[in-house]
Amino acid sequence: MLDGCTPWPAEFAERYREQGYWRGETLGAVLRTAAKDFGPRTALVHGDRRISYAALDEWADRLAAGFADHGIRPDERVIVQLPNVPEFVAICFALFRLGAKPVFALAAHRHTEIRHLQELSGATAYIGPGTHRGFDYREMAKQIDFRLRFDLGADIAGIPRDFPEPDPSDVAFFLLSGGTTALPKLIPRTHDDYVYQTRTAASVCELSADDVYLATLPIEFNFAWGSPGVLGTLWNGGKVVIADSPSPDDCFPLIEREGVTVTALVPSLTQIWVEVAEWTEADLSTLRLLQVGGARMRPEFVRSIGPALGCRLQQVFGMAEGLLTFTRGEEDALRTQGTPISPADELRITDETGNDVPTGEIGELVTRGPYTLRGYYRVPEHNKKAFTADGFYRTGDLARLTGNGELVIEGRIKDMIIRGGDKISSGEVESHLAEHPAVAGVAVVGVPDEFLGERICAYVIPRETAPSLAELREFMHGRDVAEYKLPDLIKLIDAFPLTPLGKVDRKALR
Ligand code: J2J
Repeated sequence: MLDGCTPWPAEFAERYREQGYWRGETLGAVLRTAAKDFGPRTALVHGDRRISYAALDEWADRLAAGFADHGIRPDERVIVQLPNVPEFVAICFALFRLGAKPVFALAAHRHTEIRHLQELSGATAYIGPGTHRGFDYREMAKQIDFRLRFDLGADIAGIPRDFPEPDPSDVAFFLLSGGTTALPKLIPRTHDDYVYQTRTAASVCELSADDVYLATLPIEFNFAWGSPGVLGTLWNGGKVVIADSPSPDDCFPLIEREGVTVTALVPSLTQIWVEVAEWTEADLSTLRLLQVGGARMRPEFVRSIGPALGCRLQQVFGMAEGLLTFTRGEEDALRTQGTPISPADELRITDETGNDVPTGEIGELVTRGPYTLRGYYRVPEHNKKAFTADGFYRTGDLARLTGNGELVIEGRIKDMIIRGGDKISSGEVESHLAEHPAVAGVAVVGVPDEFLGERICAYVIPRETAPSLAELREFMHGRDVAEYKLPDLIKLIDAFPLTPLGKVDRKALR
């Protein structure tokens, strides 16, 4: 594995291979096979563009050659920051075939986040959209120390040729952690583990060549990319329809036009879809499965989803770090977040001392398995805390297991805010606001919100003159941080409540 990553111990790797989970295939090779099996069928649809499996495969080859001609080498990290477009898929496969490693940035990221990702990953190249939704990504990237920068419009193609096949047990790409520490961390995903995840998720969802998957959420989100998402659909010969935005205005006509059968949403968007479905004239009857995950939902709302959209609801609990749990039927989807997709997923619920709690009781979910990371990239000190001695990842989620082994998420111990579909680290927002001259102390927590699930509330101890919310937002904006991290509320306070250990008591603030 790439230097700076934590490989699975040899005994685990051997077992995962013996049991057939890891098959020694690269992502690029799996697309090649799909192109052989499904060549003329449609792989990707975006607006009025339609791209067949054969064309996608060839496009990836031409781009791989072009990137190599421009000097991109195996193992080099490349920041990919793109909206939902077919190029995203072709570019990633091109980099996979070269053995270069895409780092999936969010389209919302700005200079501060991209610079951090560049420093942490050592990325030498950046691929961005040029100007998109009024923001000039090219200008932003120019201010960061990349050797190579590419825009969507650029002509990168070269003459297709073969490259040495990357090692399937090596890193294919990096996902970003939702973030609990001040700065996001990188999650190495190997070919072996991601091919396994996407195949398994697809088989749980019974995806076939007849399925039409709507990529509603951002494609770089693990949910839309591989749970089973875009990749799981492509492995099975289905059609991937790429939506520009998750709004019903964009998506409902696409569902009708393309006969969409499966899609994935976060709860806040599901709420909008359920409301609009009541009066829409679009025909949504082809939809058979709606996956919803990423944040908790109220039980009354859960019950309304299937009937409102005329399809089966599947609850999904997932994380870019690995573990996925899916509900399997109508009934479990109403009361649980499902069971792991792999028989090799190991789940434990532990108390503060790390011991298992009795079945049915609430504790921290810790997990390991054939597609769950063993360490974040290049943060050895953090890894000592984030993993147990025997390699279980501490999720920071509070959960219980039912007698049937179903997972129920009950809350969180990590300092993370889930605002709509976005994950925000309290520590990251605090580290920015603490720099404001009028702020003597700051603690950031998520407060309940009917629509977004949570909103970002900054508790501020002011110096002489108290800052306003608008000032704090403007201040963070000026630091070139993604908009979704800006506080929604400010509350002035004289002193923070403390825990018995003398830390800020966030629970009390909430
Ligand atoms: C409560 N909290 C949840 C759920 C995730 C599929 C689906 C989601 C993600 C994702 C993903 C939740 N109920 N159903 O990558 O492939 C919270 C937990 C978790 C964190 C991970 C996928 N589903 N969560 O949300 O890496 O706190 O992945 O640890 O963005 O989201 O966030 P992320």
